[in-house]
Amino acid sequence: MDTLIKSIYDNILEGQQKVVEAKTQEALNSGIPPKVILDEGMVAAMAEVGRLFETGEYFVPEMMVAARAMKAGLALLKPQLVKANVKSLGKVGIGTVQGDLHDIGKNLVGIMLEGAGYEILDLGTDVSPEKFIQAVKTDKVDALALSALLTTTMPNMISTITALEQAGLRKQVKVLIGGAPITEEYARQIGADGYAPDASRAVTIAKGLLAKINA
Ligand code: B1M
Repeated sequence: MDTLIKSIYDNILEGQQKVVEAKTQEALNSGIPPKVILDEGMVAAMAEVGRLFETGEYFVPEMMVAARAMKAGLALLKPQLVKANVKSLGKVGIGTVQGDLHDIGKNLVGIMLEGAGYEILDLGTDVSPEKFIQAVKTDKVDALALSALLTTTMPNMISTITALEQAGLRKQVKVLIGGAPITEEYARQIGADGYAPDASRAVTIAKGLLAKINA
């Protein structure tokens, strides 16, 4: 592993936000592709944080400082990952479902979709079905991207889809879902239109589902 990437990885694990920022900038300046910094430095570090949490070596405070450090580094990568597209390919409302505060994956999906030319309406975390409905009614989004990181909040994806059906809005919006515990099978079961295991595949899926509005 490149020493700068290794340093980003190690300093995310240690929650050293300032060092992560400095090393990310150094890595960008030295020409390391943003995608490599993201995947090998940042995403890999968060996977290790998760493993350490599972084995009882890390607790919530360590997860929080690691997440803050990654978010600071990600903010520096964002302009490089997002390339301005003049014509919007469609509008996507994105949010982490009710009860769930994890937002790094959701932010990454938003950045990649924005980079691919979609207009993003970021609804934040802990998003209620009513707030998703409001995005369809008022903001006229073409698709909703729902993120969930907890097995306990996955059912809130179903609540959101049910609420869309009850409001008579289900047919006018595509629903994409994702997040670490989500599977293709789950997406099928709950009647979502698409599932993506990661941010780049979220772009591929969105392009497929929203192709008609750009035809
Ligand atoms: Co939490 N947490 N956490 N956490 N946390 C997990 C998810 C966990 C797996 C850790 C573990 O046990 N190994 C575990 C869940 C277990 C389970 O449900 N089975 C867990 C737990 C238990 C908890 C708490 C309950 C802990 C507690 O309080 N006792 C608590 C819950 C709080 C709440 O939400 N109500 C909690 C809290 C937190 C922090 C606040 C400390 C922090 C989040 C900070 C933040 O996001 N601002 C945190 C973190 C950092 C994690 C881990 C370590 C890392 C998550 C992350 O950012 N990954 C995580 C362990 C892990 O995932 N390995 C863990 C990096 C990110 C780039 O990946 O989010 O998977 P990810 O996103 C990917 C894909 O999933 C996909 O694309 C993304 C990019 O490629 N994707 C989508 C995501 N959303 C998508 C939407 C789409 C498409 C693709 O739409 C179309």
